[in-house]
Amino acid sequence: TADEPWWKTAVVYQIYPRSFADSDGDGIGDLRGILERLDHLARLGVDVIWLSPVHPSPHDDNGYDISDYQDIDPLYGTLADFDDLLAEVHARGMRLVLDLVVNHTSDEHPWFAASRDGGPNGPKRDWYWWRPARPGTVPGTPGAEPNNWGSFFSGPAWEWDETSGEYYLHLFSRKQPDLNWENPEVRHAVYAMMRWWLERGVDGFRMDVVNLLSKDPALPDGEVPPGRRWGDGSPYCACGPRIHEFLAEMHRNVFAGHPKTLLTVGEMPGVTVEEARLFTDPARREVDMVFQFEHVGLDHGTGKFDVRPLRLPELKASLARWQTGLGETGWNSLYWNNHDQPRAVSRFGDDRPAHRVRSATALATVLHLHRGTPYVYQGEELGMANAPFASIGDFRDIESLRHFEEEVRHGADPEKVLDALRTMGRDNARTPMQWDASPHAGFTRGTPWIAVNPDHTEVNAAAQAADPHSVYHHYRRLIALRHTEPAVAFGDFTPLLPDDERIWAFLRRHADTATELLVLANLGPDPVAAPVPGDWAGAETLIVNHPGAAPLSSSATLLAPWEARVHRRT
Ligand code: TEU
Repeated sequence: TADEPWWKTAVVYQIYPRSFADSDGDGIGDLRGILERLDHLARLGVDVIWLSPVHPSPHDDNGYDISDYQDIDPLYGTLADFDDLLAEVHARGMRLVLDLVVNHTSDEHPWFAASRDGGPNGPKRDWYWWRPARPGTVPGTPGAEPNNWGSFFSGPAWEWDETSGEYYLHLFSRKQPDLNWENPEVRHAVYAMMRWWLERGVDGFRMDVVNLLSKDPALPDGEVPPGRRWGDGSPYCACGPRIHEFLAEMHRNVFAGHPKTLLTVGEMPGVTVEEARLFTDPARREVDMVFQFEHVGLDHGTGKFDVRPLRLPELKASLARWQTGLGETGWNSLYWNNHDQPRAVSRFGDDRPAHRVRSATALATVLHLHRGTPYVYQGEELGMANAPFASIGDFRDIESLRHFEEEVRHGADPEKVLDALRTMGRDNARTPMQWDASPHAGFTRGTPWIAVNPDHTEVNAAAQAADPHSVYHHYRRLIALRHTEPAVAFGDFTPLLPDDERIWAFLRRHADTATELLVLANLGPDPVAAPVPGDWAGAETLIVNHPGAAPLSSSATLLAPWEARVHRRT
């Protein structure tokens, strides 16, 4: 394992700066706030921090709409604050990875201003996707859009520009115009910007929707899925014709000088395991790992807000397929949560007081014992739950607000739409980090930009640091185990009981150290007897989330509600 890349034994922690820690009382998190809380992360034992965007932005999509890639948003601080943060992260033996959002810029980025204002023949016109109205229509009226694609944030993926008489493409909000990666000037401007950050000392990038960079330049109409209003452009813009070429070119131009020290992870909605193997095959030199979306789509119907129940065998099978698919070639990332997903304990676990701690720790155990690099999203290590949003006025996220507006305009029952937002909405992940039981949870001394979850009086970092049975200490033990037990990072993976509706069980075998791990978890609120394979009776217990856990027996071991355990034999 000496030749293996360092990130195979690493755990990454994601910070959403807006909601992490506010040092200046404006109600919005900032870099100084992060700096003051670094010891929380050092004690947790994480190796890498991924910082969601901190660059100047109009914040239409909370910073995923960037207007200057080479500076820090004054809301968050200054470049000097950033340098201090980076130095303090490094001083604690951690690394810092930036969010690279280059599928689109803000419409307030000077590149887009030049592209729009220079008119159809201007020098930067071709940096974005400009197209005339559909022939035979009245430009600027519904139905005249160049194709039928819908935006991820409701409505069409095109915005009419009256002045230049053309439309521009925006897969996300109208304030997030898509860059045209067909243009080599665009690509090399991005590479230069990336090198600038690497020279400043950052340790890699999480690449936002990076599989959308290459689009079929014909931009054909997509099929309109049942129950939807707009065409699905993904066959023409997800993993498009030149995507591997672009990522390999980026690698040559940006990463080639630093092969051993960086971490790159491409966020790739809709990516298949076969594509992911190509993206992460080290011989191809594209990215180290990808974020795939299969397991976080299993409870979606015709769209993410068409919520359907999740079946445990499907979830297990999905993760197992990726374990096998990237087993010999490539590498997995592992996550339950990020700033776009509802809270894992509410979605896959049970956030009622009787089960919250045990279900959060069971989910953590299962995920962290898979092969891949685990990502922990801020607050996940506390078992933070979805927020009790009362009305639409409590939401802040553009995706939720636009979905609500559009559905209600088309006659949907507002309460039903709200229910879906409460279950799947991204703001569940974006309520402030819960540091302590004080008003505003120690996040800010001002008024938080989005309400703090009232459960912070029970669920908070200060209380959990003092409690050895807390979710926090369980995450700390899981992270430490990955650092010390090679079978966690490198062992192969064999699923057990794949059809069981309640038990999640698998084996990890590491030939080099002749070590085997058995992972057993009860993913439900009732006790269950788990059949134990082979001769595991008396095996060593590495991790358990239930102080009264029964000893492992050779026939069946009774698992308490949401009990999870990891055993080792050599
Ligand atoms: O997300 C891309 C993405 O595909 C989705 O998860 C998206 O957030 C949405 O929920 C689809 O329904 C990335 C970022 O993580 C997200 O925060 C940004 O809004 C988006 O790209 C645009 O930059």
